[in-house]
Amino acid sequence: MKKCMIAVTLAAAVMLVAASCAVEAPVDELAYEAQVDADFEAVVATLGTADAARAFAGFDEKYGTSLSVDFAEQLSAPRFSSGGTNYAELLDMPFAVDGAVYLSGGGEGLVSSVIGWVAPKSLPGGYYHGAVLDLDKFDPNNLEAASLQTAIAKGAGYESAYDWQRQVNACVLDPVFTVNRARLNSAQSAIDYYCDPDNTDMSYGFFEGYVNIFNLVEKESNDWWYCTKTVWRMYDRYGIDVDSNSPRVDFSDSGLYSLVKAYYNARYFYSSSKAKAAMAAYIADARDTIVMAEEIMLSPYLTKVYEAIRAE
Ligand SMILES: [Ca+2]
Ligand SMILES: [Ca+2]
Repeated sequence: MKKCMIAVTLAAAVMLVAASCAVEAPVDELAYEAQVDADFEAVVATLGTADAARAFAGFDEKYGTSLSVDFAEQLSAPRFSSGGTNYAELLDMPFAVDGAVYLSGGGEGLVSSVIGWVAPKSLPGGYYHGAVLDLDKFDPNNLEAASLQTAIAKGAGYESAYDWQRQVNACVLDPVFTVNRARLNSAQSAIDYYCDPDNTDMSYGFFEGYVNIFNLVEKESNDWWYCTKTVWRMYDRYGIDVDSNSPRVDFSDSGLYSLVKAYYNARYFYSSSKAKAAMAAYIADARDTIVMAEEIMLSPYLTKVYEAIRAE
């Protein structure tokens, strides 16, 4: 009996050694990691340019990743676009509550292709775009008036009621609390400073640098803006944090996750547990740092009063 156990233990030990020898860590880990970092940085920098397809395929070949497949749609997509959709206008969309939050998804043609794939889309509507209504700027006789604070190609900026009626999927969220009018107007004016078309001293982005995934934009930044951050900033100024960080928002359901996964799998090819731990740490930090449409939708301070879902 004892002999048998020793034999089993020995066999297990041999298997363990064999398994750990199967893929060895690079001799010079730091040099290898620096190489992966440089290659990865060069590859993501091409996203949305003519060089992307070749660069992504090159990374896949070198590191055994599947970026070309994961980003097939994004590889040739322009970085910024302003295309419309063929859907009928949402004429029943309400524009009635100061501070109401508007979320949309399901369509192409929003400011940046990056927001489309960074945003997790785990809930119906696939929402990734957002804006907040300043009712004092809304004009029922001129639906094209700049009345919603959001982000545009220059950074913070305005959209109109008409822009929102033309979204494919959209919902409207009203505050569930009694809004202090003066405080809300003051918060909206503070954000007007950045939305002002003449204020161009900022950029659009989730990352400082186009797709530098290691420089996530802080919500408090005045230099980098994305649409849902503009909504967050207005309410932060008011005194409410609309970033729910809800665990119901599944960040593994986003293009950002695909990029992060490819990077860490390449960097730690010799240890899947090390790669998984690094990915989990990155996503936890991203969840905290950025504010996505679905996180706002699940905010306990807001409630859905309107929704139109017309496409997957
Ligand atoms: Ca107002
Ligand atoms: Ca968040």
